[in-house]
Amino acid sequence: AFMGLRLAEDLPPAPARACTDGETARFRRDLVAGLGKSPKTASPKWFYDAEGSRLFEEITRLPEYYPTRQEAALLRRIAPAWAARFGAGAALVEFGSGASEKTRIVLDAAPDLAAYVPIDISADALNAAAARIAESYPALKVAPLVGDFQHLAALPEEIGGGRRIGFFPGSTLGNLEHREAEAFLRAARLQLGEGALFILGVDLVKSPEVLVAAYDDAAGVTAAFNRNLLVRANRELKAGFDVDSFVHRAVWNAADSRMEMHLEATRDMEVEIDGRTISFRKGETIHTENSRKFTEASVRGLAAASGWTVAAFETGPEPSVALALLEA
Ligand code: AVJ
Repeated sequence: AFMGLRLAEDLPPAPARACTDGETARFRRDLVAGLGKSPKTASPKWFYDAEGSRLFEEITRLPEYYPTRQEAALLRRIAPAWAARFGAGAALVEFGSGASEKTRIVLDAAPDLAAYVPIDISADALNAAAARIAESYPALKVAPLVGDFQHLAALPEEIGGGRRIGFFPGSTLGNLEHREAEAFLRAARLQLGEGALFILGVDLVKSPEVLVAAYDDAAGVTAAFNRNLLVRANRELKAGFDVDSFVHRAVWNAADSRMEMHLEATRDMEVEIDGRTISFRKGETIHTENSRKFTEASVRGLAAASGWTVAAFETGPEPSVALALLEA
């Protein structure tokens, strides 16, 4: 049963249940602020307009991009054992749910789940995915929340009082800085409440060759995904990026244990955005994404620092990703 997409307009004045206050306005504010920094940055959350969401789905099917495939296989293997701990009447709350494809693996393993709350910043992708899940699982209450999962809202009341199961696959946690990741996990623990479980998917440190190929594929889909940020800024913000004068760069930063994506200017230029002029030197980059890579020790450290206990930690075959089951 589809409970309808919750938008900011539907919300009671306080406390806020969702977190969208005009996506375009926030995109403008955030991008202008990031381009004013040195070095220039942009948040990866702005990748996911309709075209960006489509390109990301295409990335997940690339031969070089192993994380989605490896995680789905691992999840299929361990979901039955982990789902046995949910209990009847539990609610699955997914942070950054996108197309909700991996969700099906959990839902199939946990037929007693009462409710599903997908949270995503892309309203279009969220609405479509929630409708598809509601159609496939008619007994499930599907109550989507549109917004930034970092600004957690109160959960919809109709999901009932059963145990809450956080679901955060895809190594999306890797997009956050260490401090942000810790703050997010602590907030999620409070939001999910007493007795909560949390299924966390992370990508693991591995050889730089494998990592760089995954973020710089031969077909150029990741390059298109990265540059789509500029296409989106031109369309939604009337920015003046000459998209062809920026190239995709994917680099392994060993010191910070992360893959980085950049857009590198191929010439000196000036770009108009929101009445401002931003200057680029040839070779200067906009740092558009961090994708942090973890170890079992770094996941355990993060869980402990944010108040969770690690109940299980499973690693798949190479190229390896891991799933952790956290307990409140
Ligand atoms: C969806 C954030 C997990 O970091 O691997 C894919 C996004 N960026 N290719 C990742 C992404 C470039 C992806 N996450």
